[in-house]
Amino acid sequence: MAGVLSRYRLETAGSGEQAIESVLRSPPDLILLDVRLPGMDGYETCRRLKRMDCAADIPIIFFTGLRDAEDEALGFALGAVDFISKPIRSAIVSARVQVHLELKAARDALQKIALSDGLTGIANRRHFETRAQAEWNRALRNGSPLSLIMVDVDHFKAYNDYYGHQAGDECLKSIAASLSAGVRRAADVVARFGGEEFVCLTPELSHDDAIALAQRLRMDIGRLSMPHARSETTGHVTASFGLATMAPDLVGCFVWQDLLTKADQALYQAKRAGRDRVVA
Ligand code: GH3
Ligand code: MG
Ligand code: MG
Ligand code: MG
Repeated sequence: MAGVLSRYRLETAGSGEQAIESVLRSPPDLILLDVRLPGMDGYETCRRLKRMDCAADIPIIFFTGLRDAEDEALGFALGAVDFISKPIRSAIVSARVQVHLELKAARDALQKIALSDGLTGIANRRHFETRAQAEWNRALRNGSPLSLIMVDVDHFKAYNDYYGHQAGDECLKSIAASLSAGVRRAADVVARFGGEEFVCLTPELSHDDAIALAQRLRMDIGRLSMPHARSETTGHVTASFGLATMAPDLVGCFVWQDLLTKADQALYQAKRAGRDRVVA
């Protein structure tokens, strides 16, 4: 087998349990799984892998000596992408592995496009909404806080009018990069909400810590020192921030969109109070 797949890096496991450990240690691009294994069989191994967040998307190809069509149907029902019947012919294994790796790569590429913003490369609104729902559910379950920060670039219409739309695009890219670099925890989500508006979702930060984060993000944007001759205030590009935190006992928050509404209201206050500030 190693000869057939010599252009791939191979990791072998002697049992289903070992395979799961190995996948947890370093997730592979594809899994070849024998139906017959000592102890837990291939089907149960597949079932468990598909329940793991880090493994659910990895294509699994079964090797089977059983020529029973019903078993093959079970394998597909469990999420396998293919079956290879023994005796193993190396050309077939190699060809099928290649097909499924290419399909997986194409799927990943599409997924990335579907979830990211075309201009800035950060998460798009669709991705943000999915994550917001998941984090909202988790915050409710765990009784942990969840903050949402809305960011709106100040006087951006004037920026476009003065410097041109292309410069405006570059400015948005810089702001997106600054916000992304400014949030440091893996669970934080930064997304382009639309136009010149961005959102940050910060699970498990206290209200005060979320305010401190928003202040830091605001100052980071100021420190980019992007000239803005029509800003009416500072002479460089600034943004206004509205923040809302859901605490477990907060009244009047029933769905994650309520958090968005509150953050948006705070943002409106920040604009009215003179821009380039955080209101919570
Ligand atoms: P405020 O301080 O009140 O937020 O004023 P503003 O001018 O930023 O607000 P307004 O909503 O009037 O203008 C937003 C501008 O953002 C208008 C629109 O042309 C610009 N814009 C939205 N999306 C893009 C984009 O993708 N690229 C560029 N260059 N401009 C964009
Ligand atoms: Mg706006
Ligand atoms: Mg506006
Ligand atoms: Mg604006």
